[in-house]
Parts: sequence; C-alpha cells; structure tokens
Amino acid sequence: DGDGDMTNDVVTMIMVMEGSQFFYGTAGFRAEAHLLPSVVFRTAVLAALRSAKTRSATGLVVTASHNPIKDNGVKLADPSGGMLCMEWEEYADRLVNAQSSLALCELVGEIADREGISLGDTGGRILVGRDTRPSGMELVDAAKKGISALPGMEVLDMGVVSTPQLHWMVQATNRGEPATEDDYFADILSGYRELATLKPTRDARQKVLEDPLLVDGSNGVGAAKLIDLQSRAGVSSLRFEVRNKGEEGDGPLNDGVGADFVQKERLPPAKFSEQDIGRRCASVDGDADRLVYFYLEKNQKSDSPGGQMAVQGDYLGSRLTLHLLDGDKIAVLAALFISQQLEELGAKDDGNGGKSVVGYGTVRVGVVQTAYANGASTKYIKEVLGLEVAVTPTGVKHLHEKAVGFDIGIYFEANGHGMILFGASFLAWLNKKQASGDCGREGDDGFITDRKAEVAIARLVALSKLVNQAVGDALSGILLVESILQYRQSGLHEWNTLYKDLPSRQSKVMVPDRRQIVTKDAETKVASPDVLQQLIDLEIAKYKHGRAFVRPSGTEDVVRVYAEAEQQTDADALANAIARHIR
Ligand code: NG1
Ligand code: ZN
Repeated sequence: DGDGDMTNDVVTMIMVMEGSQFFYGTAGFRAEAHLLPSVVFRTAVLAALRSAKTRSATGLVVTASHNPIKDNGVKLADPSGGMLCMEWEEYADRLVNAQSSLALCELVGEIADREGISLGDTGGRILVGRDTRPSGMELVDAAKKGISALPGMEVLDMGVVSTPQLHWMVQATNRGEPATEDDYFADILSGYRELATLKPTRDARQKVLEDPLLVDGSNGVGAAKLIDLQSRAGVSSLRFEVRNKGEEGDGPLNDGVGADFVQKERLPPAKFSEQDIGRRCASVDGDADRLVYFYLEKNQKSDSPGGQMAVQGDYLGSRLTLHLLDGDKIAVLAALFISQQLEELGAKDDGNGGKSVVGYGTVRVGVVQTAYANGASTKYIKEVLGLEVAVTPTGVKHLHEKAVGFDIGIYFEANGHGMILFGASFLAWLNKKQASGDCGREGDDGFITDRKAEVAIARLVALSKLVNQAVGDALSGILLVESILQYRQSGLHEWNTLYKDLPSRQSKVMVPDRRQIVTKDAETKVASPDVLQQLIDLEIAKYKHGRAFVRPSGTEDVVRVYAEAEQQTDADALANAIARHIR
C-alpha cells in the first residue's frame, strides 16, 4: 500500500532475519520490538492454522509481560483458553526460524499435511490483543496480515487488554458464551459479590480492611483495567488506589515497578515511600497476569531476626522492610480457604492427600508449584494443610497441565502467576448441589438443612466464577485475595504469619550461550554439563537448609540462579558461589 512501512509489506514479513534464532520459550517469543514484525507475522500464521485444525477460536497476544518497554513479544492462546499446546511449540520455532520465504511456505504445507488441514478450505477465528507498549499496534498489524495469509480467517481485534482477559475471551468464545470485556468483568465480579454476601458476620477487626488496596500498576495495562474493575464493582468493599498508571509523570513500563521487580528485588516500587507503611499493597506486572501483595514496615535494624527477611537496597530498602506475600503465600491462603470450606462440608482426610465428602467421594485438592516455591510453603501445605504438592518445570503451561488432574488444582509460581482450576465433575456436583438445595439430612421431623454446608458449597461455586478459569490473572487474583481476607477478617500481617519464608536469593548470570545448560528433575538438577551439578552440590552442602538450582531463562538471555538457606547471608553467599561457577 505504498506507505513504505516495514510491517505493511507482506514480502518483508517473511523475509529472513539472518542469524536470529528464536525460541517459543516459557511465554512465547520475546525480543526487542524492532526484530519482531516477521516473528509476529509467522506466529499469526500458526494461530490461524491452529484455529483451522481445531475448528475453534484461538488467541494471539502481543506482549512482553514484565520485560523492558523496548521489548515486545507474542504468545498464543489455545482453544481451551490456556497456553498453546506444547506439541505445536515446535511448529512455532520452525516457522519463525525458516530461512527463506520458500522454506516458510513449504513448512506451512508440511504442517497442514501433518495436521490434516486442507489449505484450500480453511476457516477460523483469531482473537488478537495487545498490552500498552508503543510497538504494539504495528505488531498487531503484522499479526492481522499473517492471519489473513490463510483464506477464510476472521480476526477479532480486542484492542488493549490484559493477557488473561484475552485468554478468557478465547475460552468463553469456544464455550459459546458471551465473550466481550464487559462479560469478563461481569463474570469475575459476580463471583466476588456472591462471596461478599457469604462473609461471616462483621466484627470490629474488619477495620483492617477498610483502607483501599494500594496497587502498583507497573505503568502497564493493569492500571486502567483495575480502575475499570472498581467502577463496575460498585461495592464499597472493593476500593483501589492505583499508582504507576503509565500516565504523564509516571515512569516507563516495568521500570523499577511491577510484580516482577517487587518479587525479585524485594524493594518497594517507584512512588511508594514511608508514607505507605502499614498499608495493604499489591503489585501487578506489565500484562497483568502476575500478582504479589506486600506491606512496608520501618526497618528494625540488624538485631531483629524478623528484619533479616528484608533485602537491603541502597534506595528505600535501607529504611523500609518489605514483607512480600508472593505466589506461594497466595496459594497457601487459597488452599487454606478451600480446606476450610471442605471441612464445613464434613470432609474427612482419606489419608492419601484427598478429602472424602459424602455424596461426591474423594475430592482431590492439590497445590502445584515449581522449584522456585519457597521450601517453607511446601512444608506448610503438606504438613499443616495435609494437601498434595506437585512440582513441575517453570512456566504455567506445565503447572496448568498438572493442575487439571485435581478436583481443585491450585497452582501458583512464586512470582505470582497462577490460579485455581476446578475439575469439571466436581464443579458440576457443586452446581447441582447448590441448585437442588439438598444439603442436610433426614431427621425425625423431616429434612434438616445443614446451613454450614450450604454456605460452603455456595462459597466454592462463587470462587469458581471469581477465578479466571482460563489462565492466571492479576485482576481476578486481587478479587480472590481480597475476598479471602474479608472472610478471615484480617490483614496482611496475619496472613504473612501463617508460615515464615526461608531466606532466599535469586540472581541472573549472562553467559555466551545459556542453552549449554540442560536441566532435569523439574529443573531442580543440571543434567549437563554434569560437573556443574557436582559443584552446586558441594556449595549446597556448606549451608543449613541449603537448596539451590540453576536454569536457562525462557524469556531473557540469562541463566537464573536460585538459592535458599536458613540465614539470608547464607542464601546470598550460596547464590553468589553458584553464579561464579557459571560465569
Ligand atoms: P523464565 O524467564 O523462563 O524464568 C519467567 C518466570 C516464569 C514465567 C515466565 C513467563 C521466574 C523465575 N520465571 O520465566 O515463572 O512466569 O517468565 O512470564 O519467575
Ligand atoms: Zn506477565
């Protein structure tokens, strides 16, 4: 169309970018935005093929989540609303790295053949969304061109949305349900409102929650969506004060702000200060699929053992202690709430991590974590809550897959990405039970309603609506945490004391080729080079409660190091020693 814009030229789209090797990774393709038009175009072709193959809608999101603003990325949503099925990731890698337009066309033919897609007769629908990055619009254009490269494809441009909103829309579309942003808000809010009516009676302690939640929006898409959520909720119990909205006077996206920054650096985000001591705070990431809570306290210097959890930064970190409530803490809060509801239903431990409920049988409740989960959380879930814990490699696609096997699968990465997945048969049972109103038993004078059980069922049903059932979602996560805190009538401090995290340290190491490191056993061990694991083992052995592992990042060009020990200084020393072995 002659305006000379690179993305407006399909020929350029399929042009080769020599030397670039892209991997679909933990969260799609990510790179500096200027490298991406062709990558997005090709990934969009795959979204169209997947839609044709499944005869369902698929989704494509242009985002690089918590990465710096100069980056962008693309990831696909499968018809279920979850991540692209893993078998197709290989197609994505091959398409994006095809070295000529001929090779690319041949590959499309090969995929179509293998998947039984007739290229002359395709049809499908792809929902496209983007985060607030300035490069987003241009890349959405590239996506539209890629989708239209196959005949009969319909593109629905959802505009600026959070990643989880787009996934939710794909899921709703394929369930034949209303799937607009309005419907999304209405759905999660209906669960929130129902839960709010099922709160135990108010008492004086409720005061701790009367303050609005102070949210760091990471200068990204989550900020505006949260304000929208609040105005739609129209209830006094849900009030936010949002900072780092990405407006004039705010800093750049993800720069010293956001859930990834707070979780990894353990420092208050920009625009937070001593003024905020004691307030209930939360932070979301750049595409609003991660959530952490935190509160600030005046630093009780060195001598206090509680103070050792704070990492001292040169900035506010030296004056403030940040108490982090990460994904592990959210998982525990949710697991505890669910266990309490099952107790109200009269559930008995079956000795195998299951809870046996009359009328249903064994309800398998499981918590899925990665190696990054703090050891203290795992111990609490197993020993105090008596629930099953499963460990998978990093990346929600792995956690999600594992969670599907439970009646209630709670999965969270330590970084705050996660959700609660309700199994179809258990959910159907809950819904039936609620509709029939037959909670109780036959007494001498007729049927006696078990009010406690009735309320517990209603709470679980409400929870299943409030939690985005497609993917982890910071907005839905805030509704989850706020609801449970209201139910518990307590604030962050009490939640934080459920268990005490083991001190930990995360760091990143730049290496020439991070893929030289291959891991095994859900990333807890290095498979090759094998001498590296021996070195790591020797370092771990030096510290009490020492645990450590390394793995190549799927989203950044670094090797990540994680270390945990009884003392913060030990965790730091362990991480440093291991980093030196990698360099
Ligand atoms: P990588 O860069 O592969 O570690 C990070 C997170 C993942 C996941 C993805 C996608 C950590 C240690 N890793 O992956 O858990 O959330 O980003 O956003 O937090
Ligand atoms: Zn994200």
